[in-house]
Amino acid sequence: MALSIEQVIEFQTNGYLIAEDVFIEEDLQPVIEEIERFIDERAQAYYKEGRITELYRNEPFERRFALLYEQCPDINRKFDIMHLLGPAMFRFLTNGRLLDVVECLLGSELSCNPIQHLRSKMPWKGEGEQAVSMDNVPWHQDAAVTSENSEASEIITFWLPLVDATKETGCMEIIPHSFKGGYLKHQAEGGTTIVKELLPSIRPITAECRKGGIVIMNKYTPHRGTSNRSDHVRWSLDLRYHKTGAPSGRDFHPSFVARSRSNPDSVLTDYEEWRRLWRDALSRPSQKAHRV
Ligand SMILES: O=C(O)CCC(=O)C(=O)O
Repeated sequence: MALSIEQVIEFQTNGYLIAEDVFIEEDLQPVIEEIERFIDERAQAYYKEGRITELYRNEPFERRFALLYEQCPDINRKFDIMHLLGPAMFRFLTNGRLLDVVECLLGSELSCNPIQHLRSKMPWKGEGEQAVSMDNVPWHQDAAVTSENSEASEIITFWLPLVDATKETGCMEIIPHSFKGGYLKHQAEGGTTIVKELLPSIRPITAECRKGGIVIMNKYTPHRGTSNRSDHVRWSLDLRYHKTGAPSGRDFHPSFVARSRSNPDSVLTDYEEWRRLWRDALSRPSQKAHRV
């Protein structure tokens, strides 16, 4: 079993679990190399257009994007799973070690949920907390970014860092236990966030997680990202899975069967099809994705 019974109980009791050492280097490296290729492509294009003057070709994965971003923050626009649509990322969504963990919590009929992101949290040298953005999110429950028709769906978040996520690089802060109270009202001001008066007054934990681990969260678990005070990018993926057949919370974006013990042929293995589904979905007028 990928998670022990004690870990499953911990998740069910606290509404989160930090599972260390799930992945080996060979699981994450193809994804990282693919991201590096996308960075390089973008850097070359920006260089040709004169939007950056230095390519920083020899800088490592942890540093290069931050140095490019300093020259032109636009380089980070739409640098996300559904826009990049790389084959290594697609394969990772059905990674055996990942799905073994997911199966411990959701059973053996699993769909990959379309609410999924690649985040590059940039270094922050300013006063106080980094401004709220896609890469620095305020207190929220993930249920707030799903539609109300998915209320009964168990949609579980699997957040995994591609570099060590520490207090310094910015990790998540999580409020334990309070998921049992269900959905809390959110507001749009300040970036989809729990209405201040409703934020549970339970002391948050700092969810540090080394590369190779996963932070797993219930969709009602309040959490936020903290600023990156290091000099490198805090790269992470946040993926979600739900039981096949249950509403995904984002009907207008593609879910796909990632594992099925009852009907293994239903698993999507065709990368081109995955890409087509996303391109199709994104070519349609965008719809309201958050509840507020
Ligand atoms: O990556 C982060 O800092 C926050 C991510 C997050 O809040 C989420 O995945 O719901």
